[in-house]
Amino acid sequence: MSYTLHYSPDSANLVIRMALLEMKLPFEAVLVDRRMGEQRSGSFLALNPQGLLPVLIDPLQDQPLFETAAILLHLSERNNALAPTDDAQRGRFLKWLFYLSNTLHADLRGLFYSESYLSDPAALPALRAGLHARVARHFALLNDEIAGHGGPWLLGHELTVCDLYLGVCARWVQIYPRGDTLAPGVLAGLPQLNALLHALQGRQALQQACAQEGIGGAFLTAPQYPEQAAV
Ligand SMILES: N[C@@H](CCC(=O)N[C@@H](CS)C(=O)NCC(=O)O)C(=O)O
Repeated sequence: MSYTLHYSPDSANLVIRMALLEMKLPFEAVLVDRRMGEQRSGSFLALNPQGLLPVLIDPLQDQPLFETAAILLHLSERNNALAPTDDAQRGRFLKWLFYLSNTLHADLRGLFYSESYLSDPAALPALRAGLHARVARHFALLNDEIAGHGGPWLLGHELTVCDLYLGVCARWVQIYPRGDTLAPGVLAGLPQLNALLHALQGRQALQQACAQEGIGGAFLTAPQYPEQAAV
């Protein structure tokens, strides 16, 4: 049995690729060329009517899967991996996974695709300023959470899918949207979060995931754009 991951370099599929490689699961990767608008093609919309990446095909499921957090949870449950082994931590595992998805990632989307949230372009600077402040608070809260229990990971001593999701969001906020003057330095002054990023960056499976999407170097602490950038 092999999964199929529909991807575009450095899109949210990077989180899923990291999870698949960390879990040592076999998968095939299919490029959706965002530079050509392929995410809006009929064949891709049949997989995800939102026209968004990632999509994961699990041959044992009756529909293609979308939504990053849902795919992470599905993979973690089915493979009994990258989730807390202590059942008393199950609730906060879900709490932070949902927070990463519906608060951090959602607000990052607002920053990356600001125009699509507005009918009046004049409101753009105000929206972006508000979102920047919100995103800075989200990362500070996550840093406090790690500091509160001593890390090294978001939930404590066990790596979970939450860390992969957090790591990629932290990568993106430093470099997207391109040319955003507020992006560089946004994670300065968050030592526990930066320590987590360093630790993630040392993991071979994550380096491999990035290499497969044309991303090299210090991909979390000094991120560069992928070779075949879509945005
Ligand atoms: N809520 C979705 C968001 C996914 C998303 O924003 N994907 C972006 C790339 S990171 C995308 O496909 N953008 C293409 C577009 O907007 O046309 C999830 O969690 O998977």
